[in-house]
Amino acid sequence: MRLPMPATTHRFLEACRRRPVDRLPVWMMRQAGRYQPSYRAVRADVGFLELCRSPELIARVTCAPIDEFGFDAAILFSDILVHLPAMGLDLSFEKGEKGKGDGGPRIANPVRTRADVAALRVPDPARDLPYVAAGVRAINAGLAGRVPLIGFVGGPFTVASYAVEGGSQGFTRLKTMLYADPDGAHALFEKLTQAAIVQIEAQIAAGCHAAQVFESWLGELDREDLERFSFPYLVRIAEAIRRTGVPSIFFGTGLSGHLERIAQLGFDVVSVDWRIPIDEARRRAPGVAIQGNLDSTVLLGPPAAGVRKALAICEAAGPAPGYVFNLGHGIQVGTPPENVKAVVDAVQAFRWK
Ligand code: 1CP
Repeated sequence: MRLPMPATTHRFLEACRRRPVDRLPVWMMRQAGRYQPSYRAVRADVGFLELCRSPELIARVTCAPIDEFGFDAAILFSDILVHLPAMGLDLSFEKGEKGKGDGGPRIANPVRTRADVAALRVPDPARDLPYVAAGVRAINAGLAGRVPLIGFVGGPFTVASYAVEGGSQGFTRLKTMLYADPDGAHALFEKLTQAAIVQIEAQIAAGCHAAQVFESWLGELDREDLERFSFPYLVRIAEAIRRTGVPSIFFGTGLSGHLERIAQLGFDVVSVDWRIPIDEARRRAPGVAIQGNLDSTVLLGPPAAGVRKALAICEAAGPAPGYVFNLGHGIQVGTPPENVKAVVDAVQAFRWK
């Protein structure tokens, strides 16, 4: 059976390729998550990793924000750390406090030595993560061609920060490793790069229409260390995605000072956070599409505040093709769903005069 697929001319994919669109496409990072009553209802009965391993539940929580808010793209429900158990790391997620933060990751046996790095296995997605590909197929069946589906992996630096620190505990141990044992750090990034490539290839083969690399914490590094310990690996991941033919999207925060350089890594789309005006970002990186820019914190305020800032960004982004509306980082827990709806509606109604 051939499943209905969104036309490759869907406005989200067209904007990623810097082609003209009828209106701006909009989606939001973490559009599926604890701010939604429907997500909290699913999570009341299942643990986070259990959810990530159920194709049926993956499809349900991925499609919910499309049904509820009308986003122009869906993003696979999974996590940048789901493959770590297959690599040999004992991963768990703490229970998120009710109404407060998301449940954060914990790794009981973090990577601290060369021997720890050597023991890491590159996962085989077909054997170790079959529920991801099955989830992608179930999502596409649920979407029935309405919007494209974005697959994703974590970038080597960001995944390494969890693997080495043992959770969301800063970056000191990982950064110390760069200076104390650069060869060991390279060996770790090499394995995480191979793991990222096989996973994103499997997601695309299963039916994802675009691929995003989450390098959320890369802004921790200075330019010398970015060039040495990150960019060569990101270039390889971008190349692997390019070979599949789907658009590639880079995501990071705190990287405005390196925008021109990041635009040269081989990604079709580069995400920006709120620390740079959108018109400046577009001017400085004319060779790629730009995604992002709205500070997710504004969505915690009155809806009119989010709408005002969102429309100012649409205006400042300008009519040149190649802009995808998004937040600068994920939707925060406690965001009123009606604020999300107000911003999506406003962006979708926006037209250049
Ligand atoms: O709609 C979506 O975007 C959902 C899919 C998704 C994605 C793309 C989830 C679900 N996680 C991610 C990526 C992810 N995971 C990133 C990169 C994006 C970002 O910077 O936000 C990171 C850093 C993680 C690691 C992780 N997993 C965290 C962050 C911890 C920290 O250091 O701040 C958390 C809280 C998780 C668990 C998680 N992943 C996803 C959800 C909805 C949750 C919360 C689980 C729950 O409480 O139900």
